[in-house]
Amino acid sequence: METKRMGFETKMVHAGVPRDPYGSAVVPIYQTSTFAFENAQNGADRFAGRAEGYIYTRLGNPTVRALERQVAELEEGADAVATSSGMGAVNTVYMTLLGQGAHLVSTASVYGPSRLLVEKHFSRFGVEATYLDTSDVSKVCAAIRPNTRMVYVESPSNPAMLVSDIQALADLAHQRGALLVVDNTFASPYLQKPLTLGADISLHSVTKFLNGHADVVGGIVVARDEALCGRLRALMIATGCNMDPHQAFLVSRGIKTLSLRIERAQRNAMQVARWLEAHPKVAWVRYVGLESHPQHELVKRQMSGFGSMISFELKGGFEAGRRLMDNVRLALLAVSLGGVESLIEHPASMTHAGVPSADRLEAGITEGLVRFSVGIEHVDDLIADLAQALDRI
Ligand code: LCS
Repeated sequence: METKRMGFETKMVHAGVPRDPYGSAVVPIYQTSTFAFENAQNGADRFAGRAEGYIYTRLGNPTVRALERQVAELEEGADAVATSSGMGAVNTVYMTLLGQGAHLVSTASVYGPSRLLVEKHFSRFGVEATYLDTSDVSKVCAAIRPNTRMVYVESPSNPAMLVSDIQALADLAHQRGALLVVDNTFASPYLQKPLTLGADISLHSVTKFLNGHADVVGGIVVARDEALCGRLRALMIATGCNMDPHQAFLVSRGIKTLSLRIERAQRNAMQVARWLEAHPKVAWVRYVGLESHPQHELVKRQMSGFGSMISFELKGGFEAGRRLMDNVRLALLAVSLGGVESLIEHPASMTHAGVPSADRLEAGITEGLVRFSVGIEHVDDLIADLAQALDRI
């Protein structure tokens, strides 16, 4: 089915599904490590790229390929490379674009491990990095050096909910000979399409909204350009961080309801955010859908909805936040996000604990910040749960 010119929801359901000899409605799980050749010449031809056909699952697999095509269409990119995890996707991008002596500029409040991978590991190979507030384009402009190969932003960022101007940063990066990479995990392609705004690469932890059911860890990288995607795929294959066919099957299945899940979750999130903002025990709420969000106007231009991630802090700081987390009954006290179930966590001691506290504070990740991933439960139950937990503080 040719779905490229069809609507987003049609792509969610039909994009990437190949014709099947039995008429299977969904892509089968090709649970195989290797694929037999027709004859020796055919094997040589497949390796040389002269003949179509799969070779070995690390290099490619029909179930994984279907997911790559599906997400490439949703992101309006040329092609995609699926990876074993979101960090596999981040590493694939870093290793493809960075080398000895290269420099990158990135959002200070990225997911902790995305920053630690650079500062602890890529630094050993002579890669330099500047972490700053990428919502301020002039700061990014001032930080770019002749050896800057990549501007890497997370927007909205995890968990400070900072929003960066993708179009302006793409123009800036390109003028200065760098590529713009966007971690689009928090928005998903349903709410934001970085490649259509000029970014070169959009990547995801598919563990989150794309899969949406808290039962898979996985990643994907989508490129605007076919040749760049080829380089990313070569690196993924070389480092062996391929996605497994069973993972791909589950993610493809999750994607079929992406817009429905996000619509419900973001409707809930707006109500929860407004309720929290009005609560006397809450010090501040950071949700991109609130007028109080510092980049609310940019959000309205750049995203088609506000998503379901909320950060907030109680007036009692960390101690009050800890008691809230210990007393909620419906929301799970767990890391990860973007699933049908609501999750609550404390970034400073959990997801971002590896980032030094001074860097965390500079990135807006205060000690008392609590992150809430709003699910698709009945909103009255979510608010009642928060209310009873806040009553105990
Ligand atoms: N990028 C973002 C924005 C993320 O939030 C995460 C994981 C990753 C990349 C890495 O993906 P993974 O390898 O885990 O699939 N974020 C998590 C979080 O906030 N809580 O637990 C994991």
